[in-house]
Amino acid sequence: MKNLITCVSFLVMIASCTTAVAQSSVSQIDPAKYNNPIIKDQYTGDPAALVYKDKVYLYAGHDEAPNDFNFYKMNEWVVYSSSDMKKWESHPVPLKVTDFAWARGDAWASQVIERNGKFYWYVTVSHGKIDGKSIGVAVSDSPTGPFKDALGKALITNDMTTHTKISWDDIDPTVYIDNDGQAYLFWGNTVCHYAKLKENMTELDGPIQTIDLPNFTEAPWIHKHKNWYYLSYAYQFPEKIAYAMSKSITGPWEFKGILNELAGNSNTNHQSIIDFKGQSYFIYHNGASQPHGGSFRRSVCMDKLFYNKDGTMKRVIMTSEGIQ
Ligand code: FUB
Repeated sequence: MKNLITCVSFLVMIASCTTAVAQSSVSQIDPAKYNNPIIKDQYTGDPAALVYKDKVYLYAGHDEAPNDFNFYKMNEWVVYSSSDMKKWESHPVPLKVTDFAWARGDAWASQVIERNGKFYWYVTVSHGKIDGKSIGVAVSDSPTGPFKDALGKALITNDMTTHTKISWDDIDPTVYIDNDGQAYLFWGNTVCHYAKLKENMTELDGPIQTIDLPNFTEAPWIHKHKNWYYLSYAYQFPEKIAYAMSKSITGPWEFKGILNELAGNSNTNHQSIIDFKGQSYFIYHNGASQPHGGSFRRSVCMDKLFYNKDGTMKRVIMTSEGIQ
């Protein structure tokens, strides 16, 4: 009997300890400490980060769709900067669709890159005269702008790419300057295109080529880590992010699988990948911000990214806490 009482008391003690542990881990989840989404003052999508000197500049499209509107309404791009990936400073709007006289709307995905002290911003917009989406370039002496149209016309228009009949295959530019100084532009929806850029960054330097990638939807992003080139992209629809690796920026690319799962409450995911101060980051958007967040009112988030010894990337774990 005594043994039975001792045993029951022991079990009660274990149970109360377990409850205390459970309660303490519940109380550790303090929403005030959630760093995702990192931009809380407006809806933003299509993040593109630039590491320049000791800061990260984060460019995004401004999702302006009203709560009952179920498509993109995007007229301008925004920029934020940070020295520690936790505190983000907002800057005045550096670029709008109206800065491109030849465009008629749609501030879709973009990327900024620096060359010789100038900042080139490759953007997706709808063309005013040529049916379909197109890619323009803006330039500035500062990463926070103001930016102005660098060309006075589109760099890529829908009639330059004939691999698919859709009118929105010329979207989502990503730019990379290789070690030998050669710059490349990658872009696409349904078909992944790429071409060399001249040193002036505003003219193509050769033919438009394509890359065959499984279930390529859109949002290519090129980055390099150690000796590998990575081509990540939106895979299927709704979108996951998948990636391929190569020893050369011109391929051949070897498909490596899924990097990020579906983003919460958003049919797109649109990633940007950088290394900053010894840590790798995966930056993306979801539709988690409430009360009105969703596929057309998105929020930029970021989480740490890790590599395996063989250079492959570990699956991203999306968190509310983000970068602490
Ligand atoms: O933001 C409009 C479009 O949604 C982008 O161009 C795509 O990448 C997707 O995120």
